[in-house]
Amino acid sequence: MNVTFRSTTWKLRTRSLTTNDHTLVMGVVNTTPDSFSDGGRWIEPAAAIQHGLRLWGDGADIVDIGGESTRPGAQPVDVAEELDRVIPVVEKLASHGIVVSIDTAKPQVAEAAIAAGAEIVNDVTGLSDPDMMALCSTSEVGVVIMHMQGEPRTMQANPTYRDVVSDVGRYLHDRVDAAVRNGIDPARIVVDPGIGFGKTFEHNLALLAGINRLGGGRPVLIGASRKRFLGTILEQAGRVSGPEDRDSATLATVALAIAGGAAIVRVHDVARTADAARTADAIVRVHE
Ligand code: PMM
Repeated sequence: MNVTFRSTTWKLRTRSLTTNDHTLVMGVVNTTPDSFSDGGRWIEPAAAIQHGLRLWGDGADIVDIGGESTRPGAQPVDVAEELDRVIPVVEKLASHGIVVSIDTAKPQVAEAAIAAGAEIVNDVTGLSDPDMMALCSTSEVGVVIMHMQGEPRTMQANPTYRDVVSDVGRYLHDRVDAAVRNGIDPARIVVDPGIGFGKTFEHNLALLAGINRLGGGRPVLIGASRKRFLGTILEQAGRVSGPEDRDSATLATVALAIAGGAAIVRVHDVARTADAARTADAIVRVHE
């Protein structure tokens, strides 16, 4: 096995997480009507809070809260609507001591979420908004820098790369450089190739097989949970699946991502992922 696992400490706003003894599991709570997997299920803050508490109880190291769908074709939401959806949830979960990440590209939403207790900003646009970059620098949060080609409304139209793993790796490297130049401590940064964000079926597979070429020294987060490309694989095997039928397929990506060097996995089914991740961790660490 070609293991490239790296132990690391990820500095967050008020604490640190370490990947020395296990891969971090980030559980997803989408407070949106239209996310492709769990859209509509956790729109009410009370339901979203219950779900976040459940994911934490199931073994999540981080709970990631999003209020704007990024599914292909999704329409943007305005700041006020996104704030209404996420802030009560961030506040309540953070008050329970849960490590909360805010999944947003809007600096106003990130700022309010940080004030409500969020430890991490997960920005699918790679801190491309200078206000977001400045906010992450001054507030000293943990950050996830993700790669996306295009924007959600149109990103699946015709994504093209020269060599997807090198192109995405170079982008992540350049964005980390920019973040560090803007005063963000490298120990606060993790990178993410953005599975499904402006990528064909083949691009997604190549990225998952090439994780060890992506990080450039920073920990890599992989979010493959229930995504469309898994539906395509299952279809090729004669199975028609909705997003919630893709959890076994997701577990295969989790185990292989860990073997390939991922430090964090972002998933919907935390309980089963935690079991799969602990198993993969035990095997990977034999080679360390
Ligand atoms: N995927 C989605 C949303 N946010 N954030 C990161 N860092 N990585 C991802 O892969 C990612 C993300 C879309 O999936 P969802 O609708 O299930 O949340």
